[in-house]
Amino acid sequence: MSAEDVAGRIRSMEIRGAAEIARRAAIAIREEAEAYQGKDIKELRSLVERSRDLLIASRPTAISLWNGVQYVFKDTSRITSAEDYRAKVMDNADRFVKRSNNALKTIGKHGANRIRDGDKVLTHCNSKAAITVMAEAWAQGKRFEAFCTESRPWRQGVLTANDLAKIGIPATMIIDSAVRYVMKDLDLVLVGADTIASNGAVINKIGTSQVALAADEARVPFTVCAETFKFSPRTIYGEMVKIEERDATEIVGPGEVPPEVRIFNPVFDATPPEYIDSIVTEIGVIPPYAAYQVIVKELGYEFMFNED
Ligand code: RUB
Repeated sequence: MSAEDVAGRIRSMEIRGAAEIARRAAIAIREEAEAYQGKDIKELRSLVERSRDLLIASRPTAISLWNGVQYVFKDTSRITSAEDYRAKVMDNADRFVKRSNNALKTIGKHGANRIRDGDKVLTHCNSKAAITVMAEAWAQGKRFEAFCTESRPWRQGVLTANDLAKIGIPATMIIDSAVRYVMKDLDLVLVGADTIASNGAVINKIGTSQVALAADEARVPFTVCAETFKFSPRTIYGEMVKIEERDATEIVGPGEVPPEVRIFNPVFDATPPEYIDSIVTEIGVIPPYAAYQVIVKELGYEFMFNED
């Protein structure tokens, strides 16, 4: 699939979820490089760089997308032949996808230790990382119940309910505004992340911070499941995470409200670190306050400047 196609599908949410969009973007650039038959490195560079920019712009909030694409271009700046450049881009993309898939498996193992028999676990939106943790705990023989929010307006909770049912985990779906009502009966909250800032704030689907508030009030551990490529090197340099706003038509249909009513549709929010019990990553379960160290050690300058 061309980078243009992938970018379009990311924009239209056909391809969604922070890790998935990163992997699909990396694969799109890989395929573009692979298809190039010429010998002109300048031409090849400008071709794949155009795709890089298009893909990065397709969804603005998930740093995973940016990190994934940066990884594809790792150590390419000094390459002088089109052949070597093409091979490097393809190898980097393969490595990124492999690293991402392996990270997910390890997160499943670490996170499963947080689930006990008889627990009631709530998740919000549709996070592959959070669902992998539940799937692994279930495969280990733990028996627990899951609750999933509807996650308006796109209703990714329907996807989650289907994923849970496929695994065999007893699932209850609730509307977003029922979170506080059920929270007192829950034992654990597991959510994913689109971006984790250097101060430990987690940016995830709109409503996540309300879930965290309710969990804090009820003393229910609020746990984030996220690969290290969800951490943002750009926030170290003071950059704020851009919260995507989507179209009003996702909330109201034509003529439903008078035209003078403004519709505001932010699709992610930030949960401050003080509401987060822990972040389950492939390098271990860490406090949100360790975000800075993760960025410097795991991503840092290598990702920021993409130099050899
Ligand atoms: C998805 C969402 C998910 C994170 C993490 O939002 O907020 O919780 O992306 O997902 P959208 P994963 O549906 O708008 O993409 O763990 O699969 O990376």
